[in-house]
Amino acid sequence: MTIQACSNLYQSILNEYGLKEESVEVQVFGSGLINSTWKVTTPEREYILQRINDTVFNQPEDIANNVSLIACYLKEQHPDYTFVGPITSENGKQMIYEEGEGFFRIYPFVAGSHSKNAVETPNQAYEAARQFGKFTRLLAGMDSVNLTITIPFFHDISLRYKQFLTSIDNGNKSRLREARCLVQTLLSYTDIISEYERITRDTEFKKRVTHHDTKISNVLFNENEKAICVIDLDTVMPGYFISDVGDMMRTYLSPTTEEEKDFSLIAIRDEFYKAIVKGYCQEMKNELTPSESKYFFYSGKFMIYMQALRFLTDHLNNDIYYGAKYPGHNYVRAANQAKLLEKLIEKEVLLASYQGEEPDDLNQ
Ligand code: GN1
Ligand code: MG
Repeated sequence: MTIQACSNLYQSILNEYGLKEESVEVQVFGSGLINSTWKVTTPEREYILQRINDTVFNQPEDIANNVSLIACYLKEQHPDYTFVGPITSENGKQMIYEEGEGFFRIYPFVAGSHSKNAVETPNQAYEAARQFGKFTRLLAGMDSVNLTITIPFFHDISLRYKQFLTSIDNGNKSRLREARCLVQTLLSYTDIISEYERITRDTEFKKRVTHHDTKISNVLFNENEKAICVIDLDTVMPGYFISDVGDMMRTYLSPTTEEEKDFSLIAIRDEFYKAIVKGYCQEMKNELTPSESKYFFYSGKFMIYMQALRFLTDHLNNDIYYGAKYPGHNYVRAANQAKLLEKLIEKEVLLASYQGEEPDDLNQ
């Protein structure tokens, strides 16, 4: 798109919100892999503009409906909660459809808030875990089946495993040959799948309002480094708590991210693990059933393994889902996650022992 076409597009979207300022500055923002995000600065204030990836979210209206349901419930039951939802357009819409361009929405930039791209201290992990726990706890009275499933079978690891097997059968043959070793490694963790299947049969494992994307950049912090609330509700759906706790382990425990190519830097930071237990359990201790509590450590294995499967599946499928910024990008991400999984499992006995402790005794 030319700069002119691009700026006409922004202007036409902003017009729908009555934002007709002459000098609007638009900059690419954040590092999400699925939606596109920009920061919009007008002389008056700042906004976040997002284009929803409608290949991944093929019914964007479902996201809008879920967000409205959650907003209404929180407003009635927990009016003090800071809820950040999209701004409604002048015609009362949560999203704007632009012919040939897709669905767009705008969020306000919460004054004095900031988000983070990496977890640098145990306190940040604690604050974030507490907010994700709080989110599920505050919504515990809302029947999660009222939410529409925005991505069917999103965290169904049995399905992800089947998709992996299909990519081995039908995917790119030369990539498969080169990835043989990693493929074998990932085929060897079937116990993680069996445990998941046990969970799905356990009636004490509750389907809860689950965020499904608990990375640190989805938490807003204030100037005093206290977390205020969670954001990005696109994948809020009925789910198991292991998705939220597991994705925190996946993204907070190591000083590296899934993009790191030097695997010698991948490590599990015990203090950050304790911080996740402490923050999440402070909110959810009385909500989790005994069956669920037993699977706290398993959460990390579940999410890291599923992400490794998803990245390697995409590599074998020629990067159709995540895209690739360099050749072999999704292979590197998958191998990175496999290393992280190995590192986490090495510490299973020690880390699993923290969870029986009272949150207040877990001083990081
Ligand atoms: C995607 O777009 P982003 O970065 O928020 C993905 C998550 C993965 C993550 C891996 C809808 O999230 O499930 O964990 O990439 N979201 C979707 O970085 O597939
Ligand atoms: Mg997301």
